[in-house]
Amino acid sequence: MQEQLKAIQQEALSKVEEVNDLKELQAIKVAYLGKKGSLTQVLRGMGKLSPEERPVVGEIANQVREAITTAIEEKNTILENAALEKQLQAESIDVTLPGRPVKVGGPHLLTKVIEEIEDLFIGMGYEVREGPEVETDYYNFEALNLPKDHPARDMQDSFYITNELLLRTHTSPVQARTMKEYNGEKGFKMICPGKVYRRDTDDATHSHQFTQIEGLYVDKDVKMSDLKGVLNVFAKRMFGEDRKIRLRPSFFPFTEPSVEMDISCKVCDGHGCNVCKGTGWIEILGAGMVHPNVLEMGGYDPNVYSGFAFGMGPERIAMLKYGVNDIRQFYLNDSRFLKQFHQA
Ligand code: FA5
Repeated sequence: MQEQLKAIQQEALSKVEEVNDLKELQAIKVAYLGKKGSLTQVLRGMGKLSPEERPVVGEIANQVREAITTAIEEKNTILENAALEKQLQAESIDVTLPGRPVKVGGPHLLTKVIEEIEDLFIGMGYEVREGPEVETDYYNFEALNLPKDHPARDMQDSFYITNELLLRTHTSPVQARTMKEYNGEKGFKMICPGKVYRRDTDDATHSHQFTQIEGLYVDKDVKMSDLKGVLNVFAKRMFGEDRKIRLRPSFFPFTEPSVEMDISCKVCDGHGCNVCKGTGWIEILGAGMVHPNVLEMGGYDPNVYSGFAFGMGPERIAMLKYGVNDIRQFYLNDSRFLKQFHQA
């Protein structure tokens, strides 16, 4: 039995020596020291020994158990340390590596220009309003003195949804909506920025979807000279004192008299290019004194109240202010274009 014990010790120690895996080490432990392990099996047979042999064999058995246990524990520590080392190596962080730059975005140039215009008019006492992009024929045309058979409807080829619903072709319906809301009771000043839609053919200065900012001032005794004054302040503040401005007589069914305002082209400095179509000027807004019919349909007595209105294209304004030579740049979302204006 003593030989058997020695043989078990030798076999176990050499297996522990060879093993390189924690799981396998655990299996060895079970195989020798576990309830059904070979050492335990041998010890069970001790009852058959003589009383003299028993303590001798018992002592050897204890030594064998201890030798195997110690060897397993030592190997366990070695293997655990090795596993930890491996994990640390795999998860190590090189703190000297240069960091990856974080890309910082910024507001779109068009958003900036719209906000700049809003701030300018808020400073002159205007409130900022909104209106629906899917509009009724009534507010888009009829309430603006454009009855169903009016030839001026051709000026704005429209995207109709039904006979009575369309994508608004301008922000002017918000004029009619605001007047209705105030119900002819008091004067007010408002601007309304928003998207508009037309069946225009896209080119350097036209898009089928673009933005407009409407303006409306209704009160007792509002005159054409007030309109001219506000447009002058707006143009000088947006484009600088030295840019040339001109007002041309024009026609809109909802204003009388009507004007259009042009700014000298910044891209070619007024000499003529593809942006200004060779004229040296770019039209940025339409304006005029609110037509008495429009005031009346909005619930205002034209004998007591008067008003002026304007509608401008922020894309064209941004093009002139920042020298952008194609309106389509605003919608392409090319970051090479957009990031040029993050600091602007
Ligand atoms: C109107 O839309 C009128 N509602 C403006 C108005 C309001 C006049 C109040 C009088 C009183 P018009 O169609 O000219 O007008 O457009 C106004 C501005 O929108 C133009 O001066 C131009 O800057 C811009 N614009 C017009 N069509 C386009 C287009 N297809 N793409 C980009 N900008 C455009």
